[in-house]
Parts: sequence; structure tokens; C-alpha cells
Amino acid sequence: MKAQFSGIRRILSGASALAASLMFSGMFAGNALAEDLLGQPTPGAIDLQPAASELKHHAIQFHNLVLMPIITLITLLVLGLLIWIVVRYNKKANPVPAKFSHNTTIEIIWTLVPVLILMVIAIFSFRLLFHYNDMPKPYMTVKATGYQWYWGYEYPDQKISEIVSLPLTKEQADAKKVPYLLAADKAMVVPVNQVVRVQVTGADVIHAFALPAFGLKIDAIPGRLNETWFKAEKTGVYYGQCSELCGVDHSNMPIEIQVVTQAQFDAWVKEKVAPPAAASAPAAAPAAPAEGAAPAAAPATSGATPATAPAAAPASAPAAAPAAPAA
Ligand SMILES: [Cu+2]
Repeated sequence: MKAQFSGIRRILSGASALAASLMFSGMFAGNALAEDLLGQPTPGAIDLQPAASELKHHAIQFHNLVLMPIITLITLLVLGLLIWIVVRYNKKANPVPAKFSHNTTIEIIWTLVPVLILMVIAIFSFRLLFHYNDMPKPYMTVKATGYQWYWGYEYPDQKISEIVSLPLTKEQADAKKVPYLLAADKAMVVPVNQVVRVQVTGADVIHAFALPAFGLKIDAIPGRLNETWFKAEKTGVYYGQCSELCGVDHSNMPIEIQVVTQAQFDAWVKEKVAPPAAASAPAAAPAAPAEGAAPAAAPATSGATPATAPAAAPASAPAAAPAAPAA
């Protein structure tokens, strides 16, 4: 079975290369496909965005080796038939037309051949769907919630509550030298080479979480939790957008995923987890001096009246936080 597939694949890839060179030579000679930007669209590019995850590699293979050759061959066949009929059977070349109608053989052929073509597409299509479905054991989960009109990212494993990711204005994007309508003020941060499960839902209307470089596109539906996954191969910044017409600011729902090294991710998690620890500081504060907690926190809290204590707490919190686990 596998050998058969590889045979078909070889034939199809040959046809694909031929078709691609026929269709695109000259027309797009100025575009070097190899220079496509990773993680974002390239101006003037015609191909799919380069892959940065396993799923996207499979999707590109399906597109390039199965769909494109079939589409190209069918288009060329129909074009050839049209030209042949126009040239051979016009009034001048064929003054006395044939009188017959119906041809059982041809009718069987043009019923069976499309069925076979669809079966070939289905085999490879299901293989791709199974790849999407068969998520390896995830390292972590991120819950992405679509709102009108922004995204929220929650990290249940790391106990990081929802991070609101807002779009940047044109001025902000230009100032930061990031792509407008793709970059967000806060990104989803994930480690490289780890399986990330993305749970997707909508808070108000249907949105869609899509990121081309990872081959992701899944609906964010209120009341439902959809699930997909990716395993980023390279560190970097990857952009996507909401892909379901969700209202007036649909175009203002950028998705930015920052893929960082494991060490950077761990540091980021530590930094994000710190605020909840600081939030619990006010409760711990009265007890802190007795336990000999951070000296920096002591002067601020010991002299404070109950009324000023909450106000003082946030300022002293960062200093007190590292000491808290030790106490
Ligand atoms: Cu949306």
C-alpha cells in the first residue's frame, strides 16, 4: 500500500513540477519563492506560507503533490478538448455533423474517472485529517478565546490567567516596526519543539483561530471547545488572523505567537506567575515581619495603618514575592 502511494506520489510530483513551471515561468520570474518570509505573508508571493510546523508540512505536501497536479491535469485536459473541438469540428472543417447521440462507453468513462479522482483525493485528504486529529502528548495547553474584537490566551497548566492580546494601531505598529494588523500588543508565548494544544472557543460570536505557518485554522464557537495543536520548529514570531467574519472589527483581531527557547519560556512563565503571588501578598503582609520576610517590605508594611496597607502592598509586593516561598 505504501509503495503504491510513493509511486503515485512520484508521478504526481513530476506532473506538479512540470505544471508549476508551465504556469509560472515568466509570469512570476521576479519572485524568488525561497525568499518568502517565515511566519508572515510576503508581498507579491504566490505560494503558501513556508511551513514552521509538522502539520503545515503535511498540508503543503497534500497541496503540492496531490491537489495541484490533479487540478492542472484536469484543466489541461478540458482545455485540450475545447481546442480540439473548436478546430476539428467547426462548420468549415466539419460541414456535415454526425447525427448520433449517446455513447455508453464514454458515459461510463466520464462517470467512473471522476469517482476515481475523488477517491484518490479522499485517501490523501483523510491521511492529512488523521494527522491533525492524532495529537501527540501535549507539553502544555493554551486556551484561546475570541472576543469582539481581540483574543485572550489562558495557560491552565502554568496557572496563568487570561492574557488579553489587543491589536496595535497603525502608529504603534510603525513605531515598533512590526506588521500592522498582524502584530498584537501581547503575544501567545510558547516554547520551541514542544507540542502545544490549543483549545479554542468564542465568547460572543463565531471567530476562527488561524495561523498559516503552523497550518492552523479552527473555529472559535461560543459554548464549544475546539481543539487543535502545533509543534513549532523554529523560534521566531508567527502571525495569523481571525478567519471568520465576526463583525465590524474582524480585521482587527491579529494573532501573534512568539516561539521562544525553553529557558526563555520558563523565565516568561515565572514572570507571569509572579503577579498572582504578589496579589496574595496583602494577606501575608501582616504576618511577614514576624517571619522575618524581605527587609524591603517590612518598613512599608509595619508602619502602615490598616487603611494604607492595601495601597502600600503593590509597591512592596515584588520585593516580598521572592521571599514568600522560602517563608
Ligand atoms: Cu473574529
